[in-house]
Amino acid sequence: MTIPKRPVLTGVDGEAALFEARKLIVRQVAQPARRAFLQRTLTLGGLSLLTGCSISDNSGVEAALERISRFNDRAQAWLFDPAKLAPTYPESMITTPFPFNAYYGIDEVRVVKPEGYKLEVSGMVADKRGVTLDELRAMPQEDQVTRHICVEGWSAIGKWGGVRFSEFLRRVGADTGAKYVGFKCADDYYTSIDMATALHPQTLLTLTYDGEVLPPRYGFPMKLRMPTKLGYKNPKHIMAIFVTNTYPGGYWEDQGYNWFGGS
Ligand SMILES: Nc1nc2c(c(=O)[nH]1)N[C@H]1C(S)=C(S)[C@@H](COP(=O)(O)O)O[C@H]1N2
Ligand SMILES: [Mo]
Repeated sequence: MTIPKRPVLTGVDGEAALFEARKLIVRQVAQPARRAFLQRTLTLGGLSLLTGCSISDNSGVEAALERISRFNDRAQAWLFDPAKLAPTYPESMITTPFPFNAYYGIDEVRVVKPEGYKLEVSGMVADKRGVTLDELRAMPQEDQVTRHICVEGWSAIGKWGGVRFSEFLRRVGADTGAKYVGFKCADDYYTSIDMATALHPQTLLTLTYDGEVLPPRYGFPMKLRMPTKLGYKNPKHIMAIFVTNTYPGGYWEDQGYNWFGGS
């Protein structure tokens, strides 16, 4: 029996492919330690093993890494336990002041006017009339004290209150057999989540922070709060929600952050 030979890697293209792959790893892998490790240890042999292709062109490598990332999303979705709860904390542990974060500075926070605001609801839902803030406030509310984890290397405990997202989806007659729920925000931000996370009991469409109407910096009029997901998956200033089977991506996700984004 002969051992099959590894594909031959051509020098110049290989180096370029490796350079591209290392750059992609920086964007794909959130945790700094893992990222640093992968960047240091990724060799041409490792890259061809990882991507399963002979390293001759960069777009091939890029496409292969993209496939790995999508595979990784599916694996994370498969590992996600819809009944497992994220930790909750006593109110005495709330971080004060709670940090603000966005892709812009605090002086550019979007101020959405409550007058005339109506949440747009579209896609695979029975009721596309949209939902007003008063209607949302009239739905059953609950509070939760959980830890928000940002990939930029900070985490903080906060208290959010609002409507269980599963209840919201039920009320608008969402097809919960659909794959994704997408969000469009008042800034240029957008993101999307898997249906299992949308239906998770701790996923809340929040209208308050620490018992007060959500202030602009924390996402007025509403933030989708998911303690099972990293910070960038939690959209603030939500203007539109849609249910779909077409992969919607996200602001950071389209720049290489992991789409599943579990915490
Ligand atoms: N609309 C909108 N939502 C957003 C963001 C943003 O820039 N715009 N940033 C995300 C990121 S990366 C984080 S960490 C949290 C920060 O929320 P906070 O300001 O309440 O701490 O909001 C998320 N949701
Ligand atoms: Mo973040």
